[in-house]
Amino acid sequence: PTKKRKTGLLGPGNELYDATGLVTYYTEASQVPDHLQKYFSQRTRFFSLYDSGCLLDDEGWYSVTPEAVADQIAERCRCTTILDAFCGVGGNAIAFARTCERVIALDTSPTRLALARHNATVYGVADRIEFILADYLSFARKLASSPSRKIDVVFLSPPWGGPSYLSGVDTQDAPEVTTHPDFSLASVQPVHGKELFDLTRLITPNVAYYLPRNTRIQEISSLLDNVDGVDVEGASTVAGKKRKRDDGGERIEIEEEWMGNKLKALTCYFGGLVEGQEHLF
Ligand code: MGP
Repeated sequence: PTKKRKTGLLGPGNELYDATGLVTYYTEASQVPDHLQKYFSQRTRFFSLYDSGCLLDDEGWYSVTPEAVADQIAERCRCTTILDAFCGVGGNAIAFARTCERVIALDTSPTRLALARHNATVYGVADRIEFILADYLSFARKLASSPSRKIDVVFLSPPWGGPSYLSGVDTQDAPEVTTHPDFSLASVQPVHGKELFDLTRLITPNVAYYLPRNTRIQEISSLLDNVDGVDVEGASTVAGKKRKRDDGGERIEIEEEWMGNKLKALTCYFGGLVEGQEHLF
């Protein structure tokens, strides 16, 4: 008797990219562990096609960009080739595949990379995304010292140090009001957020940086300071790549990502992604 071929959530013909079984696919709240409950209740906000079989691991649950936000960012990042430096389970990469000709999606986790490709298949865009198992820092240093391909935009959505990035304190007088200490770029992983930015700017001036809603604005502003002195290993040979602040006074645009009455995150745009600075592109 012929053995029946087992197909996963992606259905027949997609076995190659199917990551079913790698993580649990939750369909009911009763199956979901406590620490993921609040995320599970937002599942179709993260992936409108969640019910068609999207998969997330724990880190994916708490860090994926809600689809409406990802679409908004992707619209602003419209270009030929975009690099998604920390693709996670693919929320942003899928959105970029709709607005960019080519998406290069990196992650250091083989599991998350497989989940991202699985999810991109659910959305029918896997063929437009190049998934690379790589550490962004090494990848970026190499790219900066010998630019083998042109990257138009880099999207940075690094780990913020876990779901406790807000470390909220409920005020006693008004428990409904939660105050959050400022988030410092020093908490960005795997290196200081400023270092991550400086390295990225050796690749392209056009950067979109997804950061916590409680990030210190002063630190975001300081991202453009003294880029001159930056010394990135292997990148010193790249002439004219380092940008100064006095190049006509570059501006940063900070976009607040609201969903309903909730501020979710900030997207900071640099270079030609800023309205009125298209000449920097
Ligand atoms: P959140 O504050 O954990 O969720 O994350 P929510 O539902 O607003 O929680 P509440 O308790 O305030 O109601 C808000 C958004 O930040 C998420 O949807 C993610 O897009 C993003 N996000 C959260 N984390 C912990 C990370 C992270 O580590 N890295 C990145 N890049 N994005 C994150």
